Parts: sequence; C-alpha cells; structure tokens
Amino acid sequence: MSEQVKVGVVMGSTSDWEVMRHACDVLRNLGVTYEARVVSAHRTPDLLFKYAEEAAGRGLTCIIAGAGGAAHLPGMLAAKTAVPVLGVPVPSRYLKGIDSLLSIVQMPKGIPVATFAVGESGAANAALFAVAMLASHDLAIAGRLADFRRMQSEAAMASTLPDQP
Ligand code: RP5
Repeated sequence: MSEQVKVGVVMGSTSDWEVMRHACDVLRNLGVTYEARVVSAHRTPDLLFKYAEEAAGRGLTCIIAGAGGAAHLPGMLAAKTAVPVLGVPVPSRYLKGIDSLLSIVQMPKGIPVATFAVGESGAANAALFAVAMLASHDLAIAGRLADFRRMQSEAAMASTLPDQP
C-alpha cells in the first residue's frame, strides 16, 4: 500500500512548475510524501473547491500553493479549508511577481495564508517550513531536517571566495 500523502503541492498552471518543482525537490529529498497538481482558481474553480474540501479528510497536513499574476489560488484554498496554506508567489511576465506577492500576502483578516518569497527560494522555503511543522511530531523527519541544516552550515563554512587582487 502506498504511503499517506502528507503535503499537497498545487499550482495554477504548468508554467508554474519550473518554480514549484523546487518545493517538490525539498520534500522528496527530506523524505516527505507529497503530490503535485495543477489546480487553477480561474480555469478550474470547481476543482479548487473539491481539492480544498477533501484536503483534511485525505490527511494533508498542509497545502503549498503557487500562483502568478492575480494569484487567487492560495487565498481561495485557505477560504475553503482549515488545512494550513503556504503561498508561493510565482514570478509573472510583466510585473515580475510583485503582483503575485501582493495578491497572496495581503489577505484580509480572518483567513491566513503563510506567504513566502517570490520564486524558487519561496518554493523551497515553503517546503522547508512544511517539513519543520511535520518534524515537531515525527522524529525521523526531524533528524533529516537537522542533517540538512548541518550540511548547509558545513558547506557555508567550507566555502571560499576567489583570490583578491
Ligand atoms: C496563473 O496565471 C498561474 O499561476 C500562472 O502563474 C499564470 C500564467 O498562467 P499561464 O497563462 O502560463 O498558464 O493562473
């Protein structure tokens, strides 16, 4: 039997994948089960409602939602489920993601979306945040997160700058 999916990763379009794959990479590398799907607020609104309504019953612990432009997806998901939603603003063609960021971060009081940086750093950090939440009650995940952070620190300590003139 396949393992229970813990984290949902959704995005408004296949064009978001180049950013959102960084969230999936982190989850996979740290051994957290996830699913990745396209769910669009404006192109497939009924699917959005269904995904949000079924999230808790399916055992999702959080949903990482990436979208660009007038990025309704994270906020609409959060409006339809109490499962925590982590929003990732995807860079947009004309406004470079400022539109995505403001659309996601400026949620009115009452329905929160935890909003991360624009682009791949935001996608990766949203996944690391999800891992940190899971780590609080899963020792194996906590151990892998601690190893990741230790290796990251060691790499920074071992790094060198080019020779100076
Ligand atoms: C949003 O519109 C998506 O999240 C994507 O960032 C943006 C553009 O989508 P495409 O026109 O590339 O499918 O819904």
